[in-house]
Amino acid sequence: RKSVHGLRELPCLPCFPFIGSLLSLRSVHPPHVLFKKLQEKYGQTYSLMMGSHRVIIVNHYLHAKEVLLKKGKIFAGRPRTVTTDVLTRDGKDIAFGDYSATWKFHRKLVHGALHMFGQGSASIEKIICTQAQSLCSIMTEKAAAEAPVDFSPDLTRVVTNVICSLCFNSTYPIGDPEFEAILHYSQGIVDTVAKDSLVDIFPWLQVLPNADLRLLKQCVSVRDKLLHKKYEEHKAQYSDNLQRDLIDTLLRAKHNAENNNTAEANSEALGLSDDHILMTVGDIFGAGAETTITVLRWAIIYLIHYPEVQKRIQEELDSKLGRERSPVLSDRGSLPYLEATIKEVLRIRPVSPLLIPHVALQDTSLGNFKVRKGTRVIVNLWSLHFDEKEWKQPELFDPGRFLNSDGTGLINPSSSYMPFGFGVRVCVGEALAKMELFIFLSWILQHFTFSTPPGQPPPSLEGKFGVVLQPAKYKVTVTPR
Ligand code: HEM
Ligand code: PLO
Repeated sequence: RKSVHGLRELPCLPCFPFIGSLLSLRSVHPPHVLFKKLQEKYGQTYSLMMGSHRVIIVNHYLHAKEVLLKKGKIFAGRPRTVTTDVLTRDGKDIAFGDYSATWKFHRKLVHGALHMFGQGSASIEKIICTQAQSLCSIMTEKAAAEAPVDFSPDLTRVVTNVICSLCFNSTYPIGDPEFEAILHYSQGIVDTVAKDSLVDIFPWLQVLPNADLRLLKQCVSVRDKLLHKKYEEHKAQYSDNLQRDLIDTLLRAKHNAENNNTAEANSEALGLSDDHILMTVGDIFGAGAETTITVLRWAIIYLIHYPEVQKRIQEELDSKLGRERSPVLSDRGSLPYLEATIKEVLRIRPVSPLLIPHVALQDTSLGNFKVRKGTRVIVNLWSLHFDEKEWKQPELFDPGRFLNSDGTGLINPSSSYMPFGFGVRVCVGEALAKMELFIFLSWILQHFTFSTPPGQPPPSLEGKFGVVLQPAKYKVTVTPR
């Protein structure tokens, strides 16, 4: 174990109750903006107390890389919080579960499942294209009505259907009541989980009546009933040689572990209890929908604000593909401007601006600073993605910054960019998310142009901070090309 001698203490914010209240005051800056500003006074890396927990805020990519990559295993823990415990049955999932053999095994199984469906049969691509087709038909209908539309519900349905196919081998038709229930509970969870961390900073607040916690519990219970139903259906149909989706993959691992009497590793020991399986599926289902939908909604907002970007993507599509042939994944290489636009959307509006908090699993260091076991670490992507030393005019939406000088290929303009995180805890859905963003955006931009409805202000660029950084509701005019 590395000695912590000769290391300095981190600068620490003096007035904790003050910060505590700042964090929960909606009128002031959201936390990622506040944490970026506090650098001016305390330096790039500083600490503060949230209740009894010491929290380090990292605002520079060098320290971010030390946390996520160089010391990735040391910082691979997750804090337990009141709201995430409600969501995940005390951390029996991947995203909010602490570092453990069970966590590792579930991550591996998910990775394998997503990989299996992607390769060979190329069925993920087929699934996404089918949904893109459905989205385009709906848009054609709605565009014909010539009224401004909020097509968030349509985006939500198609993206949900992709992840539903992968998790449950099923999809929802328009207007399905079960789908409406998902919409409702999921927004309830996003609105309350880890909200302004009030319940999480002061855990004793959970004993007091708390409307948010009640809503969360109610939404989680609706979700759990749905997950349970899907799980029981799959169990009833289980067969060793049937692997249609993520639940089948997890069930197979469970059966293998249970039938393998010689190994000590039975299903309980590996954490393949029903609870763990349900929570892993819940994570992938939740993450798979909420994140991609959010990025697509931001992408359209930025295309409306920057019509020249939208036009250039459409010109690229016209010249490389034409209007007849629908884009497929193998076109990604020939549509660099669209790919650069997706990258820029993920820079300027990161889905998860503070990642998910990490925890130091042992005494360690960060740069020249001492870090004690149990310290929480928040990587502020907002500071990384808006670092003036790394990005020219970071406030500006400019896909061109990700292109080489003749615009024919992608470049990595800065190390201060990590929308999916890095290392041990890197997003498991990165590849899937990138496939979906590419297919959905290329299909709709091939056929439609988006603009602000006449006489209305353009949609707000202001995000609503929460477990994901969501845009406000907006309506657009959709014009067929
Ligand atoms: C974790 C970003 C889509 C599943 C994360 C993290 C980020 C992230 C920043 C936290 C990394 C950390 O704590 O260090 C994104 C973005 C997405 C996206 C920007 C869309 C553009 C998805 C999708 C899935 C998914 C589609 C599921 C199929 C997960 C899971 C974790 C995670 C399970 C937790 C990993 C762990 O803690 O070990 N994601 N994600 N994400 N993501 Fe994503
Ligand atoms: C979204 C609402 C769902 O009902 C439950 C859920 C599960 C996993 C969460 C996800 C929500 C939000 C985005 C998260 C994801 C795990 C990883 C992902 C936090 C709360 C990101 C972007 O970090």
